[in-house]
Amino acid sequence: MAWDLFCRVIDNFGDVGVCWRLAAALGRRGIAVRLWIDDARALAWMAPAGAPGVQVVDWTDPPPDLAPGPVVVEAFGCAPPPGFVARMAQAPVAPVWINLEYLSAEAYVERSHRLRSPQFSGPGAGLAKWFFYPGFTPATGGLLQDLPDDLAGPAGQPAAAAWARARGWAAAPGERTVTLFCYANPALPALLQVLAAQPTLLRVAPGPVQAQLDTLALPATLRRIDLPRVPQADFDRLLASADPATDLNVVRGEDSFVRAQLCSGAPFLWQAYPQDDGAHGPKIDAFLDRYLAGADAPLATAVRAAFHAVNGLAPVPAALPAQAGWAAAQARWRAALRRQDDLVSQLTRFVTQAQAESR
Ligand code: TRH
Repeated sequence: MAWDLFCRVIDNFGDVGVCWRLAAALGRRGIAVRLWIDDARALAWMAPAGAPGVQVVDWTDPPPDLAPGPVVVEAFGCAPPPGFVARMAQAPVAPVWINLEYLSAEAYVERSHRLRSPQFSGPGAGLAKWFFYPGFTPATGGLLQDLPDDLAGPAGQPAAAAWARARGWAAAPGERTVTLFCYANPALPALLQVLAAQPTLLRVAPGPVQAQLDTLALPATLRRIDLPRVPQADFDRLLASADPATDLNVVRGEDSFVRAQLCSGAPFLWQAYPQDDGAHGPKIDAFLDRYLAGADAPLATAVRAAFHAVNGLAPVPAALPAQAGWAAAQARWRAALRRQDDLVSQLTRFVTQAQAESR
């Protein structure tokens, strides 16, 4: 029977992006998934071909009347419909109920991963919900590591570069490439001045950053290409096509942030999802503490300054970190992440264990 994966779209594309990636990865491993989603519009461009084993369920109100499968995953605490939860509680064998949480490098993640939350009231009374936290260390649930086949191994970057060239999205001789996928960003004008120090192709993802660039006069050394929305695997290819020796990826949110780390050996900058209470500040620093743990002090200072700048936490520095050292740090980090136990393997093992314990 299929797993039920619940996704509520709060804003942007991270909720659907993470859930689709998880659903497709489970499907690839032979686990059928019903992806319940309250707004599936983004899937038309993110996953136009669908994925084997994944059925998209329109999460309407009232919801479709479906019996729960053996595993129920709610993404980001999105709360499955009460009637569905009541049926989970009435099932002869209670499904394993998992809350897949947001990604963070902060210390609470290791403490909270795999915690059990018994339900004492409401339609799920008598059930238990497990917290499953993605993360960067062995004490967490890991990352969604699946890559398109053509991006695996050392041939991945040249293959992706050829893919980008075939679409007219490659740098001209003498240019470096900066791929921009961020939120509207007050630091952007100053960042563009820094980038303008050398001839640069800006590959700009659709959305707020294209709109913001429309309001700015670009220095002559910057050439802009507006990208269309592309399927998720092509977005991976786009990031992977960056040349570590020269290029830069600028990403945001959660899923593209992870992809920049796993798909590419090129340096990246991350604009975290801005939160009103400033919670993104500690989140960024917790990540940088891990990312820069092996870097020498001048590089670590320069990379931290650049990350702070794109998040409005510090002024934009006069120059970006030195490329060679930054790319070497990125390569080490990426290799270490790739050696980690991936999220889907951990999740499926966890489910098997929870099922065995409940018998
Ligand atoms: O879109 P995001 O900002 O998503 C979010 C949401 O705001 C969410 O509410 C918040 O909780 C979360 O971040 C932290 O950024 P993200 O996470 O990078 O998701 C973008 C997705 O869109 C990712 O899966 C990649 C995909 N994508 C494509 O597949 N093709 C494209 O052309 C582009 C630009 C993106």
